[in-house]
Amino acid sequence: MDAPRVALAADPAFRADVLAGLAAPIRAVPARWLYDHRGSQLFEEITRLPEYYPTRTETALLEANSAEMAALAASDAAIVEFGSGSSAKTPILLRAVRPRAYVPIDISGDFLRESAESLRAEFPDLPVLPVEANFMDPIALPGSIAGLPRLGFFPGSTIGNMVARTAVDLLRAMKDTLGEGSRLLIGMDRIKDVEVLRAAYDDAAGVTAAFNLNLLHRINAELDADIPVDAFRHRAIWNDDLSRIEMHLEATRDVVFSVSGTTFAMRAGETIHTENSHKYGHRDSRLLLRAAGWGVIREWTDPKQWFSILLAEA
Ligand code: AVI
Repeated sequence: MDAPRVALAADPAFRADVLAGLAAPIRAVPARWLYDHRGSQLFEEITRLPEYYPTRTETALLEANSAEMAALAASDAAIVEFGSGSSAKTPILLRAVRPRAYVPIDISGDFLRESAESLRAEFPDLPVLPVEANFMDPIALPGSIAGLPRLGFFPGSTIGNMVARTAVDLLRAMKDTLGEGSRLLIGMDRIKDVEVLRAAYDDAAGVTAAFNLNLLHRINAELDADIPVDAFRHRAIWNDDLSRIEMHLEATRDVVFSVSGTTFAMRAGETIHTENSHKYGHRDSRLLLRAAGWGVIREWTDPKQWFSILLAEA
């Protein structure tokens, strides 16, 4: 049985997104709300699942090619990571490139401080300069890296969780943050056999289902809601037209519930759309990067071509 949840002070943005999303003709809640403390723990578990190939494929690609990546990066580069760098991937790159400074950018100050501490312990000679900010916006980098060539790092295929327009906005913001002439190392998930994709997002152990359903538990705990969670099931659907896996929460019977005093009714079979995970073909990734002012200069992929790391130049 799950531990009882302690009532938390509601984030007004969470409440606004949930109320608007549940009232919309196509019900949807933005994916960022999947990542509360429990959701982040479940995502960590997902990355270790046998069916979830992205994390281990990208890590292996980094391990196998980090020397070549380092050779293509300027020897006095500063690495700027979009995300807190709490994964195993960052040390692989830092060991190979030996940058002059490492700047992790993250919206969560707590995550940032924790991962900065552990990287300082592992790389005592490396200046670690965390910046607490939303990397969807252009960011002023620390003055101490002025003049150093910049290598951006955006692993994890997180770009895939954005629709093309948002992804291009982010890539443009990254270009503005890093500056003309800088480089970007980015992980992107490839289009592949639909059964492989479906299994990765609907694993046999039910961890991804728990990750998705956790959103409903979170709404109940934080937004004074009474959603009958047992009346919902996790669905992972391949949308071929839009080249993406979609996560949905499907009502298995007619339900009526309230959230912060507003009543909602859903018919059996209706869904709440909770996440997109876009997959890219060889040309798609180049087109996306090009649309934001980045030219691809090198791509590394695994033998099955399931995942790519691309090096692009602004
Ligand atoms: C964080 N992001 C890259 C994951 C993905 O694969 O799109 C999130 C995820 N959702 C379900 N499983 C993993």
